[in-house]
Amino acid sequence: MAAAIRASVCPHDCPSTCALEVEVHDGARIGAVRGAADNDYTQGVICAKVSRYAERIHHPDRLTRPLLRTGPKGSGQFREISWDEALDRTAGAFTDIAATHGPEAVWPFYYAGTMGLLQRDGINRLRHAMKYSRQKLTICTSICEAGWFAGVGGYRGPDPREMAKSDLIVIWGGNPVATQVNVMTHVTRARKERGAKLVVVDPYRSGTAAVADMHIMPRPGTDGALACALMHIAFRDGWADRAYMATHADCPEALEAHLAARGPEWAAGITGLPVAQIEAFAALYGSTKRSYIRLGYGFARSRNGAANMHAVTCLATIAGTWPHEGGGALWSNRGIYHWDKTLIEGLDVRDLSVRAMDMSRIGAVLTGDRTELGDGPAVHALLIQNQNPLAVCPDSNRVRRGFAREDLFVCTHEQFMTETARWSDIVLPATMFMEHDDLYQAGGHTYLQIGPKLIDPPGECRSNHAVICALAQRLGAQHPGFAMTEWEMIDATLRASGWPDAATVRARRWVDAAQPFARAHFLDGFAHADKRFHFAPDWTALGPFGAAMPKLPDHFAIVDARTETHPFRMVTAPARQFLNTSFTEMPTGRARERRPTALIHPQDAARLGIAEGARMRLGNARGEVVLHARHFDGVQPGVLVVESVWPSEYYQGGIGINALTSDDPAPPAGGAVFHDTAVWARAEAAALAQAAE
Ligand SMILES: Nc1nc2c(c(=O)[nH]1)N[C@H]1C(S)=C(S)[C@@H](COP(=O)(O)OP(=O)(O)OC[C@H]3O[C@@H](n4cnc5c(=O)[nH]c(N)nc54)[C@H](O)[C@@H]3O)O[C@H]1N2
Ligand SMILES: Nc1nc2c(c(=O)[nH]1)N[C@H]1C(S)=C(S)[C@@H](COP(=O)(O)OP(=O)(O)OC[C@H]3O[C@@H](n4cnc5c(=O)[nH]c(N)nc54)[C@H](O)[C@@H]3O)O[C@H]1N2
Ligand code: SF4
Ligand SMILES: [Mo]
Repeated sequence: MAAAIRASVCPHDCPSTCALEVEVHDGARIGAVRGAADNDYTQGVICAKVSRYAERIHHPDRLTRPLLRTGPKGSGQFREISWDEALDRTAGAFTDIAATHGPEAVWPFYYAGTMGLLQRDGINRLRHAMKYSRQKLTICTSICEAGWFAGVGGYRGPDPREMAKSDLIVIWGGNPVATQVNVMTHVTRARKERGAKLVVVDPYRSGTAAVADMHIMPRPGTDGALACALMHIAFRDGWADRAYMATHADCPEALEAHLAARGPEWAAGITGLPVAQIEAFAALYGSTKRSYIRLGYGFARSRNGAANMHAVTCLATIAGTWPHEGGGALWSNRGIYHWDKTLIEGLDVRDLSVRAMDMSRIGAVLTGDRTELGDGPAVHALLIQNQNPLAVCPDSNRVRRGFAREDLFVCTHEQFMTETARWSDIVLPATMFMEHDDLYQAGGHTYLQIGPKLIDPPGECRSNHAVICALAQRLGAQHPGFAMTEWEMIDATLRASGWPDAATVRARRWVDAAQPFARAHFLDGFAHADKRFHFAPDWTALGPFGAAMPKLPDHFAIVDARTETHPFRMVTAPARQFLNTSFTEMPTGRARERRPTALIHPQDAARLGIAEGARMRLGNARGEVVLHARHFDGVQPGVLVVESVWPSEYYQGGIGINALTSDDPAPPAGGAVFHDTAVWARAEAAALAQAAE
């Protein structure tokens, strides 16, 4: 039978949410995957890892049967059991634990392994119906969210397609060549058609920085200082748009006075950038109103990340670029979709008095830290979907100590035998996106889409929705959503949210939720009640740790600073062929990434006697890891970059990079500080000994 081309949507945790075209053979196997050419954001382009999706979906290592642990925790010893037995055991454990310790002792745990609204968020319906502990979703977006919201007041901004109409694009703290390739499509158009310039602000020469006209390479965690210096120059050189600020900002005079002492010399000392480069960047930024700042997530993964993101958004306000086509700034368009997720998440049965715990601190939670547990019970059961906490959450050694507890029951629903699955008591096999129906929004563009089931799953894989409903039935959980099909859930959610029904959306393939120009560019005011951009945000309203934050944009010196004993600052930026830990199971991607590697400045390497390609060890109070060195002059001395997240088994020593990262909650509202870690580095003794033999 000939291959049919079917429409789909990439479900992975990437702002691009590409519209896909998939070759389906005999209704059973997929072939090539391409970007939809007629979607004006995707424009036929997708990343290499998803174009090879056949390798992931038809992978011989996929989980296909429910498994019961037979050896010690973490041993990887399991035997196959039936679905009935697996669900009975899981529901039985939850029921017993809730009866003994209270329902808050059960913690359903999830994140964005799939971004489909139904399959990702449906676990909350079970949580709320059973009064299980709630989860603060801090691992990725909460720092950025606070930093963006502080000034702007809502989660929207100028249409990302307008980048093609910009004269200057500033990619600040993101690496779209690796993390959301479609941004580059629009950047390339602006460069070709308008001669636009590309500036990248990143502490290392990333794939995106390497193709920029200007690469600004500050020390990690110093963006606030850089932004202040640029704004200082704006006032000094007369390109600060006073008329715009008078109508659209809260306190320009106070800001101007505050910035007087924060010039380029001051910022040079903090960022390690040459004064001349700061001046050149400022001159370029001040030369056009059609400048679009695309904010990455990366630079906010720092203790001062929210303050830094806010400072960068202030720059667009000072320059008055927001009202112009191709101007302004964007972090995410997540706020434009007006979803009613009552049905999917069971918001009508949610009880806000139930304890909520910070997911980034799962290690602290499982090892009994009272700051998260409050006066509630210890956690005795986890139900995990779409997340691999043993690899991706900070302070891995502590997370592992938690999972090793004999009085903890863990059920993980997964596509592969991840590290988290390996440490579980019950493992359930999960479908992939082309094997179930789901509904998608995008942060990086403005379309909502449906990804329908295209093929049957292998073996006995079940979707997240099916598993949640089957557990609900055994647990006696009550909600209409537990008795509906996936398609019914999608259809009802679309209708409740004011969108066309599921059949219509599927037939149209995508629905554009873009805001009118005036709203997207805040012509009628910003999203705060006073309609102004806030240079002086009320951080205390944004989270429990807001009080210590700077009143006006500043260098907020709370990072894990270098010391004599920990002389390096480490950034764990994303690897191009992996998406967090997803795709690490694909041999082609692993071959391209090669092995866990630290990029180290040649001067540092020479001083420490670390040869190119040699093994080296990194460490701090939380742990140690062994990886290989690559000499790289695209960082400042004293900065290390480890492209992540390789599973632990690829690290000699058996623990991955998050053994070094901290679960300190970033102000104002918590969030993991993956790029804010002080470490020591040394040549690995074993490697030295070997070399000497
Ligand atoms: N290939 C691939 N794609 C991905 C992912 C992946 O792992 N691999 N992850 C996905 C997910 S979950 C997300 S949230 C997005 C994130 O995608 P991005 O928005 O690109 O954010 P990050 O990936 O965290 O980091 C991006 C860049 O921030 C830089 N950075 C770190 N610290 C600082 C700093 O202090 N200042 C500045 N200016 N820059 C800094 C890093 O060096 C890195 O190059 O990407 C998604 N796409
Ligand atoms: N050092 C360091 N650590 C990081 C980061 C970093 O930059 N540096 N980035 C952080 C960020 S931004 C994020 S968002 C987190 C993400 O961390 P995770 O949320 O763990 O992300 P993934 O590894 O992409 O996906 C987790 C799992 O979801 C599974 N999955 C996918 N689809 C489905 C499904 O439909 N059903 C079920 N049951 N399972 C499914 C996949 O097989 C995968 O194993 O990692 C964080 N960790
Ligand atoms: S670029 Fe992002 S959204 Fe597009 S196919 Fe790749 S992972 Fe998926
Ligand atoms: Mo993320």
